Amino acid sequence: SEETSMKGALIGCGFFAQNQLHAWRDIDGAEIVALCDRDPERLAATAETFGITRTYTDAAAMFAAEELDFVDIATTVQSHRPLVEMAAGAGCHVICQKPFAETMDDARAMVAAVEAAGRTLMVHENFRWQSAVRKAIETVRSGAIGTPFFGRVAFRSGYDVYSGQPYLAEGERFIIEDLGIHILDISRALFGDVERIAATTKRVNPKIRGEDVATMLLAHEGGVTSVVDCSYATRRTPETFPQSLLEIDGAEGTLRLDAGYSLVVQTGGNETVTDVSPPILPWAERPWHNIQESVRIIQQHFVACIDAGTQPETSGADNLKTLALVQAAYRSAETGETVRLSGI
Ligand code: NAD
Ligand code: 89Y
Repeated sequence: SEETSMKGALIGCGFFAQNQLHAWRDIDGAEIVALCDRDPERLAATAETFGITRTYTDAAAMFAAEELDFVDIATTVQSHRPLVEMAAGAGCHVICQKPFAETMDDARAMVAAVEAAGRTLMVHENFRWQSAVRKAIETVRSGAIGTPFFGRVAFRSGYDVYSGQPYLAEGERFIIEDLGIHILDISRALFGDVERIAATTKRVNPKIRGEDVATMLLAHEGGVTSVVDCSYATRRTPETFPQSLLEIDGAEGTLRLDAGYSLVVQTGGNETVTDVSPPILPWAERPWHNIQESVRIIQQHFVACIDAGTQPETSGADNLKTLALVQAAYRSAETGETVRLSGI
C-alpha cells in the first residue's frame, strides 16, 4: 500500500535511467518520489515524462530536504563515491549503477560506508538477472549437465552504442569496464570465484579512444576454465546485441545459450531446446528489451532483500570480486602476464 511503500529518489536522469524509472513504476513496495540531475534540462524532461514533481539539481540539497528510504544512483562512474557516501550519511539503502567504481579503493570505501550505516547496498549488475541468462545459471546450478569444467561467455556485436552513450567513445578504458564487467560477472555467477586471469585487448574502431575488443581466460577456484570474450567491432548477421551467448561443458552434458535466445541442453544422448526469449515489457523496445526486463527483475530483487533483511546476490560486497576481475584484466593486457586475483 502507499503507506508501507519505500520512498526513493533517483539521481542521474540520463540515457539508462529512463529504463529504471519505467521499471520502478511496475514494482510493488517502492516508489520514486524525487529526482536529481545536475543538468536542469534533463531533470525537467524526465520529471515531466514520469510525473515526479520534487526535483533537485544538487544531491546534497535533496538529501537535506527529503525523507528517503533508498536512493537509485544512475550516474556515470565518476560521481558514484561521493553520492554513495552522501546516501549512507543520510541513512538510505542504495542501488548504484555499474561500473561501481574506477578503483578498488573507491569501491571498498563505498561498501564500508553503507555497511557502517547499517543499510543495504546493491550494484545494478543486471546481466546475470536477464531471464535467459538466469535460466542457464539455474540449469547449471541444478546439476543438469553435471559438474562444469569449461565455459565460454561471449558478447560480440557491431551495434552503435556510442550514439546513445557518447562517453563510451571518450574514455581511456572502454569495453572491459563497460560491458566486459557484465559478462565477467555472468562467468562468476556460473563458475564461482576466480584464481587468475589472462587478457588481451585491442582497439579496432579508430574513432574511439579505448579498447573495443577483449579476450579473457579465467581459472576459477573450483576448477572450471572459462573464456570470456567481448567485442563491439564484430560485423555479422544476425546482429546479436545485447545477447550474451554461452557454451558450457559439464561432466554429464552440455548447455548452450545460442543467438535468438535458444537454450540447448544435451545430456545422455537427449537434447532439449527451449525458447527463452525475454518478454517485451509495455515500455520496452527491441533490441533493448532483454536488458530492460532485467532492470525490473534486479530492482524487484533489491526491494525483496530489504523486506526480508537479506543481502542482494549482486551486493556491493559481492561486486568487489567482479571489479577485481576488471582491474586484473586490464593489468594482464598491459603487462602480458597472468594476474592472480589475490593481488588485486
Ligand atoms: P548519461 O550520461 O546519459 O546519464 C548520466 C546523468 O547523470 C546525466 O544526466 C548527468 O547530468 C547526471 N549526473 C552526473 N553526475 C551527477 C551528479 N553528481 N549529480 C547529479 N546528476 C549527475 O549516462 P547513462 O548512459 O545513462 O549511464 C549511466 C550509468 O548507467 C553508467 O555508469 C553506465 O555504465 C550505466 N549503464 C548501465 C546499463 C546496464 O545495463 N546496467 C546500461 C547502460 C548504461
Ligand atoms: O553501458 C552498457 C551496458 O551496461 O550494457 C550495454 C551498454 O549500454 C553498452 O555497452
